[in-house]
Amino acid sequence: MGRFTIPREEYMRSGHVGCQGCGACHAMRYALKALGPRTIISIPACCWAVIPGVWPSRNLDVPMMNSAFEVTGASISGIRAGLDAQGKRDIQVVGWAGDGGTADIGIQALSGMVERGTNVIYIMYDNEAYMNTGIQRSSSTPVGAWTTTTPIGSTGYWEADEKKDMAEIMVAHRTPYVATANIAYPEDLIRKVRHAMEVQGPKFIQIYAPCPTGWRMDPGRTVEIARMAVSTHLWPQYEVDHGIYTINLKPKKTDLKEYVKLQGRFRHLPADFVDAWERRVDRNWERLLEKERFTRELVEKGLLPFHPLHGSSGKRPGGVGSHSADLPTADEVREDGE
Ligand SMILES: Cc1ncc(C[n+]2csc(CCOP(=O)(O)OP(=O)(O)O)c2C)c(N)n1
Ligand code: SF4
Ligand SMILES: [Mg+2]
Repeated sequence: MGRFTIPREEYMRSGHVGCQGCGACHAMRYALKALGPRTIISIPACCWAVIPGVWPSRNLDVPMMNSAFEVTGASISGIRAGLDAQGKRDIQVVGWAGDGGTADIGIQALSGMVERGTNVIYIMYDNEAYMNTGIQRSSSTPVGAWTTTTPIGSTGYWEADEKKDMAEIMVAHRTPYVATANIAYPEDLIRKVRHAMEVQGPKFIQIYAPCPTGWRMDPGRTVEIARMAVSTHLWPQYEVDHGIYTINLKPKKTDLKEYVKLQGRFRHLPADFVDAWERRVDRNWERLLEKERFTRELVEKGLLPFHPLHGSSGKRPGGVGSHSADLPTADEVREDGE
């Protein structure tokens, strides 16, 4: 008898209006299987603001708030504070934003949300460009990629800058839990979301989500390409739990050329560019292995796991309060001095 490793419950029904083979749709389906019905989700302007369709035929079985492009972090801070004021602490509050809404325009609201220690899960589905508005580059677009704002041609040029490393930016914020996930590894994705539900404070998960329309790829190869992103070491699957790095998959390395050739957005790249890119990918992978090793040394020295920086001021609406920090609150210090 087969054993189901993925929950059978569905909180995303059929009938969405996303494109065929949309990776972002897989991402939501799996994330909701982990989150369950006691969830409120805030979605800014992005493909996912459109994908559920319009009421009354919306395809999500959880309450959803449409927010402005730049405010996901602030909107979920407000929802959390409102629920906490009503004593409804068992409801998961989730921000669900694209790479443009996260790495570009929403980064200040996200940064503030983490600084305040808000007890929420922020999920960035990463399709590596502004897809909803017609495939413009974002700071999460990979180097070398074609987009409509990095056009190829006699007067054009491809994306010149390296992809912004959002997971590391969130680690630098001392976010209690940071993880990368991938729609081709649903068990891993579901486990990470479930773990995030247990951790107090802000959590950040970045999900690799192929976009056949924007990547100029065969919609039937979404999962295959997502797997190749991991096997090429281009998209490492890892998590950072209170500062401690764990790489969840260490596959035998495959050729970046095989990944590139399946996607029209990379069709123009000369072989020597891909070779140089691959050397960069290899160095990034080596650095990550070192971080995993080094943070284990720090555990042995008692320097990790860290206490979140936030929380010591306590009593902030929506924050996790002073119980998550190793510093006394101002009130506690005053009481001690009396
Ligand atoms: C302040 C503001 N600027 C621009 C827009 C137009 N806009 C709506 S969705 C979008 C792209 C979103 O990109 P991303 O966050 O990566 O999500 P995706 O569409 O790729 O799913 C843009 C530019 C907007 N809604 N609000
Ligand atoms: S444009 Fe891309 S991300 Fe948007 S619905 Fe279509 S496949 Fe999904
Ligand atoms: Mg995007």
